[in-house]
Amino acid sequence: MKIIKNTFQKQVKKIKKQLKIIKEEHIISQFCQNNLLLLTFIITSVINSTILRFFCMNSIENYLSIKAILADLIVTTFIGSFSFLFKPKNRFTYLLSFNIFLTLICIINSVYYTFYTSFASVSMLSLTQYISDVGDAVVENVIQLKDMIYIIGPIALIIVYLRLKKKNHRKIDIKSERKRKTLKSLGFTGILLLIYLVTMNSLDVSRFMKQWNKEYIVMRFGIYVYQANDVVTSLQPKISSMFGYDKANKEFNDYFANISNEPETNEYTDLFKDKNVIVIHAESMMENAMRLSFNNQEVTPNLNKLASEGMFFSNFYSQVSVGTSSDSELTSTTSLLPTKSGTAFVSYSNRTYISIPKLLKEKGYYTFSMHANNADFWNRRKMYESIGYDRFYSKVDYKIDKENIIGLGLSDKEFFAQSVEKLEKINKEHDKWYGLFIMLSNHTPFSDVEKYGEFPTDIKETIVEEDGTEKEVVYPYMEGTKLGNYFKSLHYADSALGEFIDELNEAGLLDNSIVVLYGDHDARLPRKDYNRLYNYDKENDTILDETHENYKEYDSYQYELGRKVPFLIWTKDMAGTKLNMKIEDTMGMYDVMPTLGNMLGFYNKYALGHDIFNTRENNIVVFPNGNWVNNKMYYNSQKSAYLSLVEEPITEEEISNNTEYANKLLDVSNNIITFDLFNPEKNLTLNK
Ligand code: GP9
Ligand code: MN
Repeated sequence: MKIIKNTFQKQVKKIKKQLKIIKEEHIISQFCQNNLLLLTFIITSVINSTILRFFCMNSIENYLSIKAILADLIVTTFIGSFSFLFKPKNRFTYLLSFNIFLTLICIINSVYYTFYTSFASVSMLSLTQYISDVGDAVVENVIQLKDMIYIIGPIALIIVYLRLKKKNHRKIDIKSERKRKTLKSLGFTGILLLIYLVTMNSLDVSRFMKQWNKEYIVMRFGIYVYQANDVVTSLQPKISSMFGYDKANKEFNDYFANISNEPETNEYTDLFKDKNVIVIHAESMMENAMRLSFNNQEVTPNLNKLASEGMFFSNFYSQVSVGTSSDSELTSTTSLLPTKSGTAFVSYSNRTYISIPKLLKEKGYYTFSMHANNADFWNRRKMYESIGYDRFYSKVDYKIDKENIIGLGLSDKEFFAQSVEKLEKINKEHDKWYGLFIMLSNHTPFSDVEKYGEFPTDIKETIVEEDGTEKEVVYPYMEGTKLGNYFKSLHYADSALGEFIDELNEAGLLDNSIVVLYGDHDARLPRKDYNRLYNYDKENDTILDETHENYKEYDSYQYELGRKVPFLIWTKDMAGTKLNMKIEDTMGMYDVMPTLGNMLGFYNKYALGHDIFNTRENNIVVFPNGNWVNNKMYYNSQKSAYLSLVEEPITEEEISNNTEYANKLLDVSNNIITFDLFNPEKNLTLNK
């Protein structure tokens, strides 16, 4: 004990002595003086990045984000470290060049943000051909004084250099000292990087990899890391499409050689020919919620009503990958699957697509998408040009007041109300139209609870006491859980849906239209919350023990199968007719295009999904991770395990055949997108 105490005291003494030396010998101020140029470079570059965030993001935690400042420091000290490798006369040139380069990044992003409320991407360079047309307007309207503030950085660096030169400041020119300084400085960068890495959470990592939530990346990683990451992500599709074209093209031809050039007809062919189409992209809407009620109130009464009056597909799966909402848009409008790396909307927006809007446009339709969020979210602005919409009504087309905001943006009720006004105008101007309406309020984390309206997810019971008096008992049940909040949020979204249908009806917009609704993907809720939902022990406010006779197993298979989303086709006069039915065959998002196409009178030979009315019980849904499901089984390809959904035995042969088919489909889809095989210039065998 005594020894430890002594060593500790010795250490403290040593540190005190060193601190004294630092103080007496003015080591810090000496360090600053000796490295004034480098420090100016670092400080001005960090300040520039902070100013940029200040102009672009209005909350203090965004622009004064410690993480972003730390990331900027790491980048600039890293660059600065190498300045020591240069001889003093060249050191200034090195630092100034980089300072100008970083300043340019700030200026470009500052201008770009004013114009697009988003940060710049090198993938946008292909749009430079349009710049000359709008050049003057940009100079007049977009470049503002604030965008020039960043040049203070290089100016400061020049001033410091000139002053140092005048004083004939001490110059290090011993090679070994230069090397030592470089290594020291790199070591310091390493320590900063280590600190940064330990503070990173999984959300930071996943958003960094996907790169589409630009605001988030700039807020957490600073503008310099964002831009470097952007270059890498933009190059990725180019690199992956450089090799293997011939093989991809051959696989493409082999696959489609057996597919008919003419559509297969059935009793639903041309059923809705020339009708207007209202497609509702229902954010995070899940099928299992349709069967739930709390205190005798259904979670989704309006959705349930539409399902009970229309054509309802009760075993419908979304097939999204990391691109979530955007992947479901891709798959429903093109019948292709999400790409293996990156996301089609972000990394492959410049490819050629065969889409519902394009095929309907050939039939004289006006096509559009309405979504009250930032147009660059998921890179929609750019990708929509490739999908072929005539018009994208985004955030700038909506009136958004503070009190109308729920979660990510404009509330669904307000979004629908304003959309109906726009639709009335469209309806007057166009003969027939196809519109996608993307909902937003029911989006994770479902925490805007006070805005969703009353929907208790507890259990209320009235008990009669011995003396005959009645007493209400409340059990918390799903209150306070994420799943409980999801039901409240979903109940709000459902009520917005009900209002939308009423408003459309009042405006006479349902008379000649069909309504199509799909849940875009599941809500990614914790499995333990489902366990509570199905196994609640109200007496003890806990979850039933697994050994309890009423315990309902909710294992990983139940969870996977429970991720089903609703899909329905509805018209105002369908109830009670032979079209009013429930289709229970397994179906996926990629079957939307062929199924609707048959009813609306268009055919896409290159669809990967099928018209469910042709395939029925033989249909199969392939997920981007290689798992698949059909009426008989759910197959988990990662675990090579399956869950049988029928009594009859399952053969090895059908498992291997289906798995092979799933892999083929994923390859063909990925090749079509990465190698741009729908582009007639790239694929000369197309349409032969
Ligand atoms: C964003 C919205 C949500 O505009 O569509 O996207 P998500 O996070 O669900 O992919
Ligand atoms: Mn979504």
